[in-house]
Amino acid sequence: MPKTILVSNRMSTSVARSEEGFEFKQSMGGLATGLQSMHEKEGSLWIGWSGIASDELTADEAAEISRTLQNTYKSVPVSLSTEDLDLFYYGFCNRTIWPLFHYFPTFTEYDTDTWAAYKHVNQKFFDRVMEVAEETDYIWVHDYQLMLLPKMLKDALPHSRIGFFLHIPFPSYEVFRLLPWRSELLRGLLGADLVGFHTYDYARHFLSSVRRILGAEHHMAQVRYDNRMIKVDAFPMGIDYEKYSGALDLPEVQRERDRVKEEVSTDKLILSVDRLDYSKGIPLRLKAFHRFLEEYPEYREHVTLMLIVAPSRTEVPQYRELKREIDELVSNINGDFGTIGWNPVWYYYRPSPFHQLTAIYSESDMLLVTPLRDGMNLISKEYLAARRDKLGVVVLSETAGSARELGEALTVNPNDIDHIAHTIKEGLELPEHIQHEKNERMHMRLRRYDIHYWARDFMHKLEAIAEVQNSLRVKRLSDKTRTAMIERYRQAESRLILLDYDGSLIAYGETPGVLDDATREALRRLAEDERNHVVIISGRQKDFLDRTLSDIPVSIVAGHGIWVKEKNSDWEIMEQATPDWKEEILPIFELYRDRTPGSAIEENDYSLVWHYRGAEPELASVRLSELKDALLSMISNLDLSLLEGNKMIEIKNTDVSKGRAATRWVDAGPWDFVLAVGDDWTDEDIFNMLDDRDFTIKVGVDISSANYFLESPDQVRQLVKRLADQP
Ligand code: GDG
Repeated sequence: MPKTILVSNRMSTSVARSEEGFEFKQSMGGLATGLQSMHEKEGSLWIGWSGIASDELTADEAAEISRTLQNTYKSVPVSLSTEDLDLFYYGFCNRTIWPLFHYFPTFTEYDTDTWAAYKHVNQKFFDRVMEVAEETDYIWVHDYQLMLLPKMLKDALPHSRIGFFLHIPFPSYEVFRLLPWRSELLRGLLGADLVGFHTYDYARHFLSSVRRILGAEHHMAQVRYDNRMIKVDAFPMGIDYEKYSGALDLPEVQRERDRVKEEVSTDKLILSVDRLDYSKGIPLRLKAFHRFLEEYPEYREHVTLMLIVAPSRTEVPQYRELKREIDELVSNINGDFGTIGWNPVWYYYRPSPFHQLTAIYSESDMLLVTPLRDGMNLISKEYLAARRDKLGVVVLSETAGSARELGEALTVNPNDIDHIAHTIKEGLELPEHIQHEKNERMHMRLRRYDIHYWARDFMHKLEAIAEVQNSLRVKRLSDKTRTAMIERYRQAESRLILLDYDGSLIAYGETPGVLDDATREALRRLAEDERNHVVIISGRQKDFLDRTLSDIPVSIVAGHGIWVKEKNSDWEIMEQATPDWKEEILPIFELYRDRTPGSAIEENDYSLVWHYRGAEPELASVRLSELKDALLSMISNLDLSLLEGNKMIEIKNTDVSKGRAATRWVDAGPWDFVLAVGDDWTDEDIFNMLDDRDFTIKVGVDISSANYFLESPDQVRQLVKRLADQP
């Protein structure tokens, strides 16, 4: 039975040394709680670092921890040394990826040693996964610490189903490109079958980087890369709604609430909770609170801000600096405004246990959460869920992922202190019935799209894309089918061979587009065999094809079916073609060529082509959809059709197509053996026309009506040679 293997830097159980030996606790945070229910299901296994460096353990202790984790918690620890943690976790993860992905390029360090450690630790995770994984398993890799792992796994277990989820933002291309190791990271991620992000914006940024850095195209959020299809999608992470809304029933939460009520003497309580992190915008939030008290003195002595900061990554200098800055800002506010009976900011620099946190959530009138960047921000969701009375106001930064779903919250620009100060006032004065109305809607969403939904949704999509991959795999022309094909070929007395040119016999961009000698030779032998009729079908101009193939006795289709040449005869033009429409369309093409540097127009006798291979891919993609829009409205009256090929778009008469041109030979049958090879959708007409018993081959992995596919023109050339070698 297939297993689900969860892989993350920290696993859901964390281990700490205690006086009696070792303490095994549930890890804090969204990822651990979120995946817990899935992990509890039979057949799941969690791989991650336990929380204690390997050089702080004796061999016996390490074995004992490993045994308990395996037997009681279905977890397998990866052992990381203090040096690994320094260079990998505190180094590359938290001094390179974290700041850059949160748009802090000035905090970002580019260090080849920490990069080497990142690769080394990803390899350690890989080794561990390989000890337990089988080809049939589902493997779900999490977060920015393990971005190289999907590819390592895909190379070793090509048939396993691999998902990846990024918990932090994926930055825009302009920021991502700053990384010296950008290509390696993208290639690592594209090892997964499904790559998930919290929001569509992050997915879009990722797709754009993949296109611009690796040159891999995408369609409907599916990337075609390395002869595989990779799905990219948004999965906004939810929370364990029941756990937070149900917390109020716990006696310890009740006790804690009573205590808060007793201690907070002001009418209003504002809450702020974060891990210590510069991405969370804590200093600006404190400045905004200072401004609020300055601007609206009537609130002094009536409001308390409870500031909870959970210590984190104190080994990294920026975090220590941030801590100092927060300490100072808190004392400024308390010094400037505090009175004998009133401390404006209550500051706790420590993690709070769950019952305390939820009690404070449910007792606060407002949650002030203003990160400069946040992948999602679960705190904003937890706060709402814990307020079972559906009251409370969330002042939320527009740059938090959760702002996409919590549309009813009061959103702010986290850099705009005046606006935050004003919004605090607005929020404190928001009538209860409006709070209730807003929160009711958000509750509905939080309840429905909870953490269990999130995990299920991801796994379903992973299964679905794995099925697509599978069906593609089944179609790959196997050695067995190839042998059967050759056998059928040998037995056949009359054979039709339809070969597309660019993308099938030669790769795109192979200059100058001329066949190598060995392939020419094979084609000649194939064409000279009396039992064979070989047709080369191309979108190219007839003059080029004439020059290239003049000494080989093949039939030729040029210009996607406008010109046809029977072997050893002259060119004929398909009579339907009338080129008068060109005057109308050409100026539009010219406009787009001028607006898209690097693009070019090819003017043929009976068609117009706009090539954008040389243009900047992002711009080309925008221009392409504009051009298509412009053309579609015009061509409907003109009996023209629009063809989209590989980095080109073509307008030609509707009656003209490769399939139509090929009919004359297909109908001239019966043939004992038919082979058709093509690479883009202009070749689909031909595939559709043929029978199941014919051999139709698509070059490149994609959805197609062909029966089989081959990965590259090189493989097609080899096949042609094998056929030519047959007696
Ligand atoms: C990353 C992304 C994304 C925090 N302090 C205490 C405490 N917590 C718990 C919260 C919440 C979790 O930790 C924090 O989650 P966030 O989403 O707010 O932020 P990150 O830790 O930065 O997490 C983030 C997340 O991954 C999930 O994908 O949303 O954008 O940065 O669950 O409750 N829990 C307790 N005491 C604390 O003092 N008990």
